[in-house]
Amino acid sequence: MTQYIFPQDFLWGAATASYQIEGAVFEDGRGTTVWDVFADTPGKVKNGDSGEVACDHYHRYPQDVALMKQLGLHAYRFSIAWARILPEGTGNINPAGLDFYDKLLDTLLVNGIRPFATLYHWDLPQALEDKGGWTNKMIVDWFGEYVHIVTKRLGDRLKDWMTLNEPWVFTYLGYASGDHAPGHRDLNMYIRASHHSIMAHARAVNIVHANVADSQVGIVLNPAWSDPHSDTLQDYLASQRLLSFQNRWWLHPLYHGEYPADMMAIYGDKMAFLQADDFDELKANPSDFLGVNFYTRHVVQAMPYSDEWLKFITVRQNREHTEMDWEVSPEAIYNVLKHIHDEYAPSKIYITENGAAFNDVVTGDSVHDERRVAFYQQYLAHCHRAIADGIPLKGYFAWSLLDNFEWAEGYSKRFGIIYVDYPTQRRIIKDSGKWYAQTIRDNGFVLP
Ligand code: IFM
Repeated sequence: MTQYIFPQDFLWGAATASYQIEGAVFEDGRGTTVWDVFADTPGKVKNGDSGEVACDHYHRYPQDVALMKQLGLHAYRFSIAWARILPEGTGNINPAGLDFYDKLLDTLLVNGIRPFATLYHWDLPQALEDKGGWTNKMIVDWFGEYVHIVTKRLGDRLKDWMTLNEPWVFTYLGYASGDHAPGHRDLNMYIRASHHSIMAHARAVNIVHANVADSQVGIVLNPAWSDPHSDTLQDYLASQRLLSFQNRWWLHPLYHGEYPADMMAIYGDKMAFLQADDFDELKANPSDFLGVNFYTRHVVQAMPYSDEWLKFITVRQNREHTEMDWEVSPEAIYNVLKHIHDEYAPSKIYITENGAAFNDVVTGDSVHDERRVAFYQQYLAHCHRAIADGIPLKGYFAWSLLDNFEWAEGYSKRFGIIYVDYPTQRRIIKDSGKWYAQTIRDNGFVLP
């Protein structure tokens, strides 16, 4: 038997995001977002699903917070919908939107749950997308206006802030591959959008620190882990290219104030828009922590003569995969943490998302999701190993508290530790949720 006992102050939490759980998209003055429009466009989201009702958390948050308390969560990571606060993205403030997060916050605090708020988890007000969205440099000011309003209202009670969730995803999938809202397919748009997202992060850090006493603020990235397909130099270099494209592109400016040289060489002329002072605010406003969302790894094979612009392909391995067709690769969470620690040494890291989609079956009042339990056990064992090796991992947030709207996959993928029966909105704590609650109580677990 091996015991995995975590440090005494280790933070155990669960995470969600506004568009994925709230529903109530037409209520109380909320503005339209890019995801409302994308989901409304035929063929973009599986089964024509949308976040219109989702988990109806907007109305059921007291019940959901009670479930969090039942699980014994120390912390809850949620996101704030920009379009509830500023329906047009800037300008007129919608008091009902602020009231909702105010009530949610107070309910969490009364129940002894520490709130972690993400300021942006992909639901951009459509009015801003109409002006170019993340490709328009003005987004830095627009985001700043929104962050100022939210932090002024909630900052007396909310101390832990996350600026952006997975900027790689919302800029690459949103502007280059087109798989996510707003659905553009243009590499140049992506590069600009990604650059502006880093600048917007810096602006937000600046504002949070100015407006919120004793605040802690960081960004949430989704760094990849890649292993070379073979031990050839080409495959090794290809695997490093993926790390530069998805990880160092964000981490290098955050910790060194400039883009990595290898990606600058790949993008070449496409970077001509860069201004000399673009990173001044970033350099002047370091983050307090780094959030890491992590699920799977990629095995990468070099393809020097292919059309693939990064000149590699990923090779599917004969190992267990989740419903997302993501390989279960627990050792990769250790590898990615070590890579970040060795190259950038953030002073504090949280795993801000980790979890798995499986095909859950309800049996009476139970969901026996033993594969998800095994997933959590294995990934957490490698988090424990990272801590033992001196990596400053301070907390872990399961993704997700509830089954929810999984973006382009609609409701077809269930990531929750709590099952949601969408027609009735009944919640059932899955076996993984019960296991997680026990792990929190024991501050660890034992494996044979
Ligand atoms: O559901 C998403 C979440 O919104 C961002 N990180 C990955 C999750 C699973 O795909």
